[in-house]
This record gives sequence, C-alpha cells and structure tokens, in this order.
Amino acid sequence: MTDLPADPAPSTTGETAAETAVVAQAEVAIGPLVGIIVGSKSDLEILEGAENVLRDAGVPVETTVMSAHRDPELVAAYCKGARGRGLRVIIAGAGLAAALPGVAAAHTDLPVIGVPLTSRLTVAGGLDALLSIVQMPPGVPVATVGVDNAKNAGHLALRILST
Ligand code: AIR
Repeated sequence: MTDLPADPAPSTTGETAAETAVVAQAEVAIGPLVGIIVGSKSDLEILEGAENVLRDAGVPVETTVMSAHRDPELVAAYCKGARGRGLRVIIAGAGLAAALPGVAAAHTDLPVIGVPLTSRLTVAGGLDALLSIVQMPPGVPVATVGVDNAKNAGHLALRILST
C-alpha cells in the first residue's frame, strides 16, 4: 500500500494532498479485478457470457481486444502490467490457432482461464482452438473451459476470487 503524504497542503481543487491520495487509492481498489481479453472483435459476443456472470456478482471487469498474433507487443504489455493494476484473474478467449491464453500465461503469474472459441474458419468444431489452449507445456498453466463456454470462465473466476 502507498504511504500517505506527510504534508497535507491544499491542492487547487481544495483537497489536501492526503485526501487526493486516499481518493487515488480508492480508485485503484475499485478498479477491474478480472481482465477479459479476446483475439478479435468477432469473439466479443461469446465472451459476454463471462462478463455477465462477473457483473451479476458485482465483480468489476474490463474487456479488451488484442490478438497474440496481430498485436503481440500489446498482449505482452497488458499481461505484464496486469497484477500491478490490481487484476486478479485473466480470462482469454480466442479461436483458430488460439495462442492468446498461453501467451498471456507466459507474461503473468496471475491465473489465466482460456476459452476456446469457434469462429468462421473453425475446423473440427473448435477442436483447433481447444487443443491450442489446453496443451500447454509444464510450468505454464492455463485453466481451460469448454468450447464457447465463456460462462464457465466467469464462474471459475468467481471461485478463484473467493479463495
Ligand atoms: N485469432 C486472432 N488472432 C489470433 C487468433 N488465433 C482468432 C480470433 C478469432 C479468429 O482468429 O480469436 O476467433 C478469427 O478472427 P477474425 O478477426 O478474422 O474474425
């Protein structure tokens, strides 16, 4: 936790520096606890299943589109900074050669839940994405839910948050 400043000098808005620091800490405290990331805008509708479960439980959540293949630097920066911003769990959904959950787990030690998705070019009913997500090398785990089963990712995130 950040120490409050010793000097309570009034700011131009009338708040003391200490009050400003308290407000800043409160904003951090109510920031998102779960970060949902998806490989494409075309994945967003299915991931609403996870978002709705979390919002219904009162858990603050943020959803961002970033592709492990199209935006690799963005994915790395987001996941490296996730714990520092107060996130506790990352839910990552992608289809096809679905690298996003695994790449996320490579860049953060937060729990990562992978959601394999069907999409326009899917083969074998989403088995392509399922195997891409579940077959992680030892030491870099991704907790994988069923194909298109984003709701279960939300429920699993709730259980992780309650431990
Ligand atoms: N994808 C995007 N970058 C890497 C991968 N694997 C996935 C998306 C989406 C599918 O490719 O997660 O499920 C098709 O994306 P789009 O943008 O062509 O609709």
